[in-house]
Amino acid sequence: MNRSLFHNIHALTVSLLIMTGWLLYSPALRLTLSAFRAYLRDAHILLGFILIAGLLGAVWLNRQRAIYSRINYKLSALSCIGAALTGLLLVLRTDLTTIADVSVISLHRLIALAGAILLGLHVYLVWNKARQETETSNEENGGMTSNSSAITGRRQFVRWLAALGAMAGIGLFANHLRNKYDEMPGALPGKFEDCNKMTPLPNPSLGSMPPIGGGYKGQFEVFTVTKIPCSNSETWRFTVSGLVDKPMELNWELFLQVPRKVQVSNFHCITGWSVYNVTYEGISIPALLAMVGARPEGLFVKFNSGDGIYTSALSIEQARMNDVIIAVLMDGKPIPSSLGGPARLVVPQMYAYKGVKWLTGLEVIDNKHIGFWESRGYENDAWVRKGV
Ligand SMILES: Nc1nc2c(c(=O)[nH]1)N[C@H]1C(S)=C(S)[C@@H](COP(=O)(O)O)O[C@H]1N2
Ligand SMILES: [Mo]
Repeated sequence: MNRSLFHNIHALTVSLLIMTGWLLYSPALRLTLSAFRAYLRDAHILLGFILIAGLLGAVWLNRQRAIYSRINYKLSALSCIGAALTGLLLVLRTDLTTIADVSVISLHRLIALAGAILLGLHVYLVWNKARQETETSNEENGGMTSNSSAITGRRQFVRWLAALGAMAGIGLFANHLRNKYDEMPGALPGKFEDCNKMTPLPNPSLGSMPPIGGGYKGQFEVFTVTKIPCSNSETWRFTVSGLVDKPMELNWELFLQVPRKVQVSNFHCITGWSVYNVTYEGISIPALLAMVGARPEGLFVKFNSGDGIYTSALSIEQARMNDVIIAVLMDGKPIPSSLGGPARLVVPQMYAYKGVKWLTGLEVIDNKHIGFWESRGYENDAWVRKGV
């Protein structure tokens, strides 16, 4: 294969990889692109394999040339290999449950960023060189262009694409920094926006205060597909309905009288961030289901949010796992509205998209319900994958 064609394919692959990677990462675009997310991920993975094939091809093509002695080749080869290796790891093992897994995805993003900056530099240098060359050749030819305009056009296109890819990578980094500053770990509430007006505040029990988990590790990224709803204790209601013997509607005061338990659990978002050792205090779902008398024909539980849009569901067996709770306190403090307070669902053994924020009720139903993200390509059984 001809080297310049090979180079162009490689440039295209890398640019598309950076762009699809950025689209997958960007929290701001998450909702807009939700319908394409699954395809985007598959395309990104496919491009990754093309990149790996390209890397092997490059080694073959250049087997007799010593180009790898040049620093920019070395660096770009390194970033491609690094991105490919971390990407492969992610494809083979996407559980993202341990700090090591989350580090792999962070490393992957960091390498991608470095690669994007390199790409930007490379495009700039080549561009400059090409311009100087045309200028000199123009002088030599007395102003006549020697290149066919079709080739120049294609080159320009590839360069623009590469420049775009580089910009996407830099945008990714800026976004990352912004998120870091917006969501620094720290005391709750305070760091996180809270527009809830709930009185009285839930009284933390002994396990919550001080938190038996010792305070959570990591940072929450505020994820929401709607505006953050603000609740107040006057109008807030919690309803249990559907296939139950004793349906109920509780106001805040009665809701706070339902017995609560304390547990320490980890929190995993499927997009690659986790928070560890969160001490939650809340109402156990299996206990609640027993309290209201869930009927045998009730096979699923649907969870509703006060945002009016978001839902998720579990099978009745899943809902009966003893660590599924409606949390009202996190590390002994009321959950701020930005993190789903006054009450949010917590399903530690599943990815956090099951953890409906601003939970206002549940329905016991006899039919499968496909929730918000589930209907946009996320798995209905959201088990956090344990390492092999
Ligand atoms: N109502 C509602 N609940 C939701 C979401 C949402 O957009 N709306 N996002 C889910 C997802 S994908 C994640 S990762 C977690 C994020 O929780 P946090 O914002 O408290 O970090 O909430 C889940 N519950
Ligand atoms: Mo998530």
